[in-house]
Amino acid sequence: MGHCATVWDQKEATEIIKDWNGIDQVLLRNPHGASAKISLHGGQVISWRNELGEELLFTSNKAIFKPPKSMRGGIQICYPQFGDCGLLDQHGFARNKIWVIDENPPPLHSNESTVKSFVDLLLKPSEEDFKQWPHSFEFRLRVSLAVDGDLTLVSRIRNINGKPFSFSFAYHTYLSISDISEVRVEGLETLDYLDNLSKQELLTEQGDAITFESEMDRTYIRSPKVVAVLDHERKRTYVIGKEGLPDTIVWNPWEKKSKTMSDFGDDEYKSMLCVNAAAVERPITLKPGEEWTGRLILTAVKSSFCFDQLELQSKGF
Ligand code: TA6
Repeated sequence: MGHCATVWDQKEATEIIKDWNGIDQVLLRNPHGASAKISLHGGQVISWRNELGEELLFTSNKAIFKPPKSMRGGIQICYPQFGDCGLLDQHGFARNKIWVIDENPPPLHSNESTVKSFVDLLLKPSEEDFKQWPHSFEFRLRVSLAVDGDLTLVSRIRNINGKPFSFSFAYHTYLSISDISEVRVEGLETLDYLDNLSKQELLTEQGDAITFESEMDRTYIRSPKVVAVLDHERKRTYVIGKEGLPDTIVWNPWEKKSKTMSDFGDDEYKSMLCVNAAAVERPITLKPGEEWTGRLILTAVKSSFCFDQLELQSKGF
């Protein structure tokens, strides 16, 4: 019998499992063995693996997997606020809520034709939420895994004909790295940034790639659509592509702050780096019926290319 090509069975693309708290998780797979896992707790991506099964996102060994606290790691949805300003919990409530699977999602966009596996999640305010944050919104999150292993998150937040409201937003993304001393970030050179370690003082980044020797918590404002994190030791480059998200937050807690976080190991600052695509400097305002879209495309390239050698056209940027 002739060789029959392995036919990709779409049914294998998506699977629903339950975690130990009985909360649904959605497992996405592509035909080459890459995968992603999304928890309905917080709409949080808790795993993204490449074709070799290597985990690309960081999860703390001391993470607490118990609602309402979000798991320390993966990609957390920070909405309707980023930061700790005002009545809401730090980084807003979306990452602490239980989302549902959206049974009638919006159609796939033409540029999502390479998508092999995806899930659509939905968050709407409960009466309790409405008391805390009196705005009527629908938040649709599509997480998709492309045939080349890229991970895309598209957030669509709509004002459901309530009064206008404003929000800030971030994809709080914990990247797994070999060692913080081996890593540099390219694409943020010479940009202005708010230094969150010194009352958001406005400073300007120097002219070459960012490296790390101490705690860093910076919001680079009006940053480019593509930022790269190069891990020299692992010969791996993460390419962070973003649309509708003008800011980039770079955070490493370093030694002293790590010791203050109960759900984070004292030495774990060495093996993670947060590079968050965000809209925080200028909050987004939605009039009744208006919708905002924030797209994040994560790519893991096998070698530490120089930033400008990366083929970005294929990513649509
Ligand atoms: O990403 C930057 C940041 O705002 C840091 O200041 C730090 O607080 C981090 O987020 C983690 O916040 P969390 O509420 O998840 O502990």
